Amino acid sequence: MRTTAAEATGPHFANRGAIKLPSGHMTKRSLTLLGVLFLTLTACAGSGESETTAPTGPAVYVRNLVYEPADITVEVDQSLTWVWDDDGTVHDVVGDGFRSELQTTGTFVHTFDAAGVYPYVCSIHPTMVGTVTVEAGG
Ligand SMILES: [Cu+2]
Repeated sequence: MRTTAAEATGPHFANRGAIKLPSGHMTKRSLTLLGVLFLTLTACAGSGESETTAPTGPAVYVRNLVYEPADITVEVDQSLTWVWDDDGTVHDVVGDGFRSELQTTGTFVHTFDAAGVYPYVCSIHPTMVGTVTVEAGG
C-alpha cells in the first residue's frame, strides 16, 4: 500500500519517525490507524464525493461549510489531519493551541500532546465549529 500522503506532509513524516516504541505498542497503534483509515475510506466511498488524497491517520474533511465529522476523538500524540475539499471556498481551523492557514485546498496536520477537549472554529464562517477530544493513549 502506498502512503503518498505521509510522504508529502512533514508533520506526518516526523511523527512516524518519532514512534519508535516497543514493537508490541507500535503494532497496536498501527492497526488502530489502519482501522480508522478504513472506516474513513468506507464512509467517503458511500457518500459518492470526489476523493482527495487520503491521510494515513484520523481525518476531518472541510467541505460544504462544515467539518466532517464535527466531533472526533484521537489519542494523545496521534496526528489529526484536516482535508480541504470545498470547491475553492476558503476556510481555516482555529483552536486553542492550533491554527491553520486560511486555505482552499490541501491539508492541516496537528498533533495533540495533552488529553482534553479542544473546540475549534472557522474564522470566516462562525457556524463552522468542531471538537477534538483527545484521550490518553493505551
Ligand atoms: Cu469556513
